[in-house]
Amino acid sequence: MAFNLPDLPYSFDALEPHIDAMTMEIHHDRHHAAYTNNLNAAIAGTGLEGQSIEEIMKGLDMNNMAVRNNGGGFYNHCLFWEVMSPAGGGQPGGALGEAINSAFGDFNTFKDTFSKAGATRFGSGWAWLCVHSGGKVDVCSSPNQDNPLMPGVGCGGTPILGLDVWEHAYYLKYQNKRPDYISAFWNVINWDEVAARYDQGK
Ligand code: MN3
Repeated sequence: MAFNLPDLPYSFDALEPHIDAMTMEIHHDRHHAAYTNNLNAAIAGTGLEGQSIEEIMKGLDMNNMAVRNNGGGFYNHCLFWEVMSPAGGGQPGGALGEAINSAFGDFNTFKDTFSKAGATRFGSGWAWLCVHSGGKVDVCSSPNQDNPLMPGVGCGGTPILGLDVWEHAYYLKYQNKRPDYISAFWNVINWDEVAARYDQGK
């Protein structure tokens, strides 16, 4: 069974003005498509075929660069599209809101910590909010297409919010101003989706 590129859950221009339509189209139709195709090629005929993407990530041989880069790219972008929405923004309530307050003191401290994780990631990578069994959350970042499901990467746990800080995610609109892109991201976060992932992962 091959992996399929998922459709975006909204139109290319749905996240305007925070993330522009051309960036979304290229990011999904070319970058994510390439990771998907290259992942399928990398696992074809191997024992990884038939495993879920989560199983592949958790059991990954970190020396298998084709699966590490393209499997990571496939998984990370699937999560990324889902945790954004044109109706996004605001703050989470409920159990996730309480877990964030418990870990960081308040939402704004969490926001600063997550933003800094993305802003200070040198080169290409991701910022993550992860949940651990028991419900504790923490923030980390990872290089390239690595993610915290992979052995020894970042804070471990299950990613429930991810921010792509590769230049391909923002350069057309923001050029070198990665912090402006990160600020804009807070307007499109789909907290209902992140909360659902929190409840499932805790
Ligand atoms: Mn990307």
